[in-house]
Amino acid sequence: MATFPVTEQALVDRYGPHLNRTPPGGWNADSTDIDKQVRTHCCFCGQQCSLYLKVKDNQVVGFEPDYDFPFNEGRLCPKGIKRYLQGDHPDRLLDPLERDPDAPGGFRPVSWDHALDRTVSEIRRIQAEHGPDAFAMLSGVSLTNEKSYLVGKFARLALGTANLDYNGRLCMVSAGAGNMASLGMDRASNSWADIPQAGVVWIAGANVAECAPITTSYIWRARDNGAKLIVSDPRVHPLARTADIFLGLKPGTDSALFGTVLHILVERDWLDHDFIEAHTQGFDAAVEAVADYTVQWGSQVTGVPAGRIMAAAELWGTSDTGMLLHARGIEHHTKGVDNVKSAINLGLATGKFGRPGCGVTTITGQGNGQGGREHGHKCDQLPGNRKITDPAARAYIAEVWGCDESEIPGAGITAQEIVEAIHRGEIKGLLSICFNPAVSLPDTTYTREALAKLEYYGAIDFFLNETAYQADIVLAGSLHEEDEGTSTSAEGRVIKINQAIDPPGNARKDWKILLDIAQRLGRGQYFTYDTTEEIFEELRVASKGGKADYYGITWQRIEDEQGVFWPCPEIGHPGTPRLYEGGTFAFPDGRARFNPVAYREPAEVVDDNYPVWLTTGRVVSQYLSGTQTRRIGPLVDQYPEPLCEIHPTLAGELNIRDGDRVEVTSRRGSMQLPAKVVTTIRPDTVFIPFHWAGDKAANQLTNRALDPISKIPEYKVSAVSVRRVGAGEATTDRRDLNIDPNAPASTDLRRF
Ligand SMILES: Nc1nc2c(c(=O)[nH]1)N[C@H]1C(S)=C(S)[C@@H](COP(=O)(O)OP(=O)(O)OC[C@H]3O[C@@H](n4cnc5c(=O)[nH]c(N)nc54)[C@H](O)[C@@H]3O)O[C@H]1N2
Ligand SMILES: Nc1nc2c(c(=O)[nH]1)N[C@H]1C(S)=C(S)[C@@H](COP(=O)(O)OP(=O)(O)OC[C@H]3O[C@@H](n4cnc5c(=O)[nH]c(N)nc54)[C@H](O)[C@@H]3O)O[C@H]1N2
Ligand code: SF4
Ligand SMILES: [Mo]
Repeated sequence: MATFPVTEQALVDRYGPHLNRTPPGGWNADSTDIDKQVRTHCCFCGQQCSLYLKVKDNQVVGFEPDYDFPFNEGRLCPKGIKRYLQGDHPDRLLDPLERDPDAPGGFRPVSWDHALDRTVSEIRRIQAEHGPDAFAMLSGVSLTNEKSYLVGKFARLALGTANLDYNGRLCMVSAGAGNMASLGMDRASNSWADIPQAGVVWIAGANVAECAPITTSYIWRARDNGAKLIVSDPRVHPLARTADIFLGLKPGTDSALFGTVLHILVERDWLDHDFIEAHTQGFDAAVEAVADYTVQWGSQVTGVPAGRIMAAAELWGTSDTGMLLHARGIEHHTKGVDNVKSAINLGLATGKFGRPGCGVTTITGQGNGQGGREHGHKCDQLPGNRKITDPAARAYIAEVWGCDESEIPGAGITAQEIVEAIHRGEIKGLLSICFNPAVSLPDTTYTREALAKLEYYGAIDFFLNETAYQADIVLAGSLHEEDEGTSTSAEGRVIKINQAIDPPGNARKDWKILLDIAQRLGRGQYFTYDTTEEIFEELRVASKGGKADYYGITWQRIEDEQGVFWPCPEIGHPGTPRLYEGGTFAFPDGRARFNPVAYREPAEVVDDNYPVWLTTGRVVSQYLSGTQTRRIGPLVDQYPEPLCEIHPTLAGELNIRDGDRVEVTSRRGSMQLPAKVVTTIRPDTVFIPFHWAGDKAANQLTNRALDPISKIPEYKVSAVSVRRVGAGEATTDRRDLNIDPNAPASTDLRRF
């Protein structure tokens, strides 16, 4: 039974004062004082910017921009610039650890033999007593394609469990399910080279400047070419300040907005009839679903003035070209899949697919959020984005793996459902890699209770993250720069991560740890790789003929061609930067599907006790659960703790001044934090970034309600109450979001 060796607060305190270290060789060591410079990509977001890491004495000591890589052309955001500072952090795990309440910090270093033997004996014991599915695995898509593929195979053939899922479940799955249902394929519809060619760019629920910073420059280029910008978001995020039309909608009302726009497109006949006729099916049913969504209705539900909705519909409907880019703002909902389908409906209705400057596209979040959702570590998936329940897919993958088809388990349950099954006592053991659910899942109290019920929990990470702190065994894995492999960027471009240094101390490469466990479980015959490239070679074959076909991609081609866009079914195939060329969609009949979407309310709505909407998300200098960025001094300086963004009108009603401590309470929990009074948020909504743990975790407040199809949690909508608890220092405004009083009126939320 896992227990806390120290209090949660002690753990949080441990992360408190960061170390403002000077790396060997000084800040960003001079190029003359290094051993080598390795071209690779950033370890953080799905933009996957290229850069050079400078190496001295097996340490990363600096970086240089890479001006030659076509995607970012030398550009990097603050995280990409400072990423090199994490490697030699004193918290870097150098040995496997075993829980020991008597040891300082609650863990003691152990040998690999001991850590692996204990892990394997616990797996065997739990599975013998409770069945194979009582041992689950959770994975993450900061991992390369090779590791994602390996984890999928490892869970099915070494652990023999159906219950494997991944942290993309919190991220990309609404987009994935919507894309598959409407377009037949799950990838960005275009390479980013199409963005500057669009006549109108619609950014829906994406804080581009902070979360996909390099994409901003593509949007600037579009604007330089005359494009108009529409933004739909409850906050005037930095990019929104320049919008031509800002739609400051109520959280959770995107499908009402998109449905209303579809209604207007039909009413005004701003449709591409030839495209609808030749390349789609289901148009009438989609129109029928929005028959009552007049602009007055839409305005009332979304809180956006009718004139602005009308103007957005006109712009989208009458522009020959256009791209709609969306992210978690529309996807983190109990109707995330519906929102994505209703966004795609707008692209299909106006023929905005398969041509330059046309597409509806999700902006992938995690580093390998694209590749990681293709190679079989989702609970219902086999490599190539195949269904694990499809007999032909099972037979093919069994052949590639050299196993009997019956050895491949069936579909398992999703990440949040795994945690719920742990809470109910049905799942007793867990192995996680590259995931920090104690911070990132909704309702942290519930998650912690679940983790404490595990009979065995093993974690593979390079830092002791807050979840790993509840582990019995922690296996010291590898940082991004300590291994090689491929990753697939938000554009769908497969790129190569190159190894800069070796894992320090006794830490091991992630994939070797999985091989070690498989070997000890007596399943080593399926995992005979000597190099990561051998894993990629098998992945290529496993993906062949699937929806996500990498067969024609080799490591050499990636190096030679600055990445290759999948699908790439043959060696001589050039790759596919733009999908659906000529209106051919990935269904047997080649037709895209309109999907009817009726508006539904969020799972939780405001009432007298919880009268304020809470939405959560990110800031530019922190990354996800913060395990890495909370250890990088200059990034911590930039945004050291969560702040609650609140509009002056609401703050005035609640007698709150900038910097005051406020208590935000939901049905799940309560947290105190400084208020940041900004005019850039709806007066009925507050925003808290989620990158911190313990009593600083926004997920103490969020709701476990899931989308019925994608099973993504509704991070973007909860009902809360807010009250002032004391005075504080004014928030240091490092990210000056307050809008210019002379800015175009369309972005001014004070008008609501
Ligand atoms: N700096 C930084 N960059 C990151 C990450 C990070 O942690 N830090 N994480 C990466 C990952 S994994 C992801 S998933 C992406 C996420 O990238 P984004 O999705 O762009 O980021 P979020 O902050 O989660 O939310 C985006 C926007 O949604 C808005 N929003 C909230 N509720 C609603 C709603 O109901 N409707 C609409 N239309 N908008 C709403 C918020 O105001 C916010 O501006 O970023 C990636 N890049
Ligand atoms: N309230 C709220 N909650 C959210 C969100 C939100 O918008 N609001 N967003 C959600 C989204 S979109 C996401 S993607 C999730 C992310 O949530 P998580 O996936 O839990 O967060 P990460 O910080 O990526 O955790 C990854 C862990 O993997 C480790 N790691 C990174 N790279 C490697 C590697 O190569 N090998 C190994 N072994 N370990 C590695 C890191 O050290 C870290 O401990 O959070 C979700 N949670
Ligand atoms: S935009 Fe993303 S990939 Fe590029 S430097 Fe920033 S975090 Fe890294
Ligand atoms: Mo994400």
